[in-house]
Amino acid sequence: MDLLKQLFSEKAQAQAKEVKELLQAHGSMKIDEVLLEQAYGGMRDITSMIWEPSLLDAEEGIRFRGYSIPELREKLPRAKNGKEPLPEGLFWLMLVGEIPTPDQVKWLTENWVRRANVPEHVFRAIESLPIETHPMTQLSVGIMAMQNTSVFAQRYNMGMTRSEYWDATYEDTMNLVARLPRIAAYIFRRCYFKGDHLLPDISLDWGANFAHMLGYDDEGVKEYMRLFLTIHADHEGGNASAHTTHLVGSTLSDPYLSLSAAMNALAGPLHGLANQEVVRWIQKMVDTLGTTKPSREQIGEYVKSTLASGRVIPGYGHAVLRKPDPRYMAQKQFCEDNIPDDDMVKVVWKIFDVVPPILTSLGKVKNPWPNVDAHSGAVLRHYGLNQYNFYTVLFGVSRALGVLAAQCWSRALNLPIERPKSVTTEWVKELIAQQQKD
Ligand code: HAX
Repeated sequence: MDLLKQLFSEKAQAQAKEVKELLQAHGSMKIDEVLLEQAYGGMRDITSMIWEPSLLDAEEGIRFRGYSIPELREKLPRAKNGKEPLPEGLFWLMLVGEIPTPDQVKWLTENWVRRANVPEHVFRAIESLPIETHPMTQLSVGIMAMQNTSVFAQRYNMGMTRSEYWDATYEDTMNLVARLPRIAAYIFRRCYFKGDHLLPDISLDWGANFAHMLGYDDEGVKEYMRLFLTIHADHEGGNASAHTTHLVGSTLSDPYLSLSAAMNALAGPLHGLANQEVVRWIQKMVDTLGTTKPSREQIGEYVKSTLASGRVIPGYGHAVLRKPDPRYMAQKQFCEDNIPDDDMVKVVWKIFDVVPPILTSLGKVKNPWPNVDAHSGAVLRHYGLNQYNFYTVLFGVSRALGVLAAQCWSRALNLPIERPKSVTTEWVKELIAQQQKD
């Protein structure tokens, strides 16, 4: 058994025992109550699922196993001469709850290199799609096409016992994470570089090799990629891509089926697609205004015209957060340190000055602050990655780390099939009538 799997096995067994005891002693403890407006309102804030790798606080933002993003940037192992955390380290932390040593991270990088071979038929499946197919659809198809290699599905068919589910899920998770950058880079080079594919450089870490396969060998891109892949990895369990992974996985669909479904959720404009929408929106603004250096007044007018046309301001607002997203702030700090003079980055910062008061003035927006997607596109543009239709794929590669680590835990804790109760409006009206009578 490899060393990460061994560690996970020990932690998971201990926690499964603890959870069993906890449920025996406190299973009937009330942890939340549900309002009618929450049932109609996207189940906002209802505490109703278990997700081990991370926890989101509305004011403070995300913590991964207790560590905030600034803490992770300080404590996680880095590449030689690098300043940003290696996403491999975050994966280790999310899976077993401990900050890994540099040697442990090196082991993980090398393990993923050995698992990174993508079966040829996966590329053929992607090639069968029209070239203009959105890259997120191509990613989802690529992941689905690998499902025939699922260790979980194969062992399940051979009658594996419940106690072995986590083991097979771990194997699928490690294989999937190892292969994803190759698939994503294949889609990128297929769509935008006439299929001129680049071989992996196995001397590089996971994030840097991904940047290399996309065609970017600049140290700045590699560093940003490490940061990007770290901060997008997880945002507790209720967000649409995470929850989709959990729901689909709860039927014992294997990690390939679950992750592919998650990518379809991430591809929505109110979720991960927002990162492409932000750049599209900014580009349209500078084209309309005829300047790459718009004033705050000009941006304000443009924001108001977007709202007047019934559209949302992409990159702003959040279902849980009530402060500027620390993932936005980490990217802002990266830009202040590395690329403070970029025109689009400066526009992103001016938008941060202008949008919150306008959204607040609408009187209905619960969080007027920027989220993670408000910043990433401008940084990618700076480094020459202009193909904004591809940005959500980068998000997807990162998100796999968190949602698959969580799936390992769901299997280890034997969490059951998810099945909340739904009711009809007729049922609601009858309940109201009944309560008025009582
Ligand atoms: N621009 C304009 N209106 C907005 C808004 C924005 N950025 N954010 C919220 N609102 C509106 C909502 O559309 C809603 O209007 P109605 O009552 O007329 O329907 C009202 O304000 C209340 O919404 P809310 O409670 O504040 O926000 P929700 O929890 O319903 O939605 C969203 C959260 C992220 C979907 C929302 O803020 C939004 O659409 N933002 C823009 C898209 C975006 O950036 N998405 C990425 C979010 C982060 C993420 O998941 N990344 O992957």
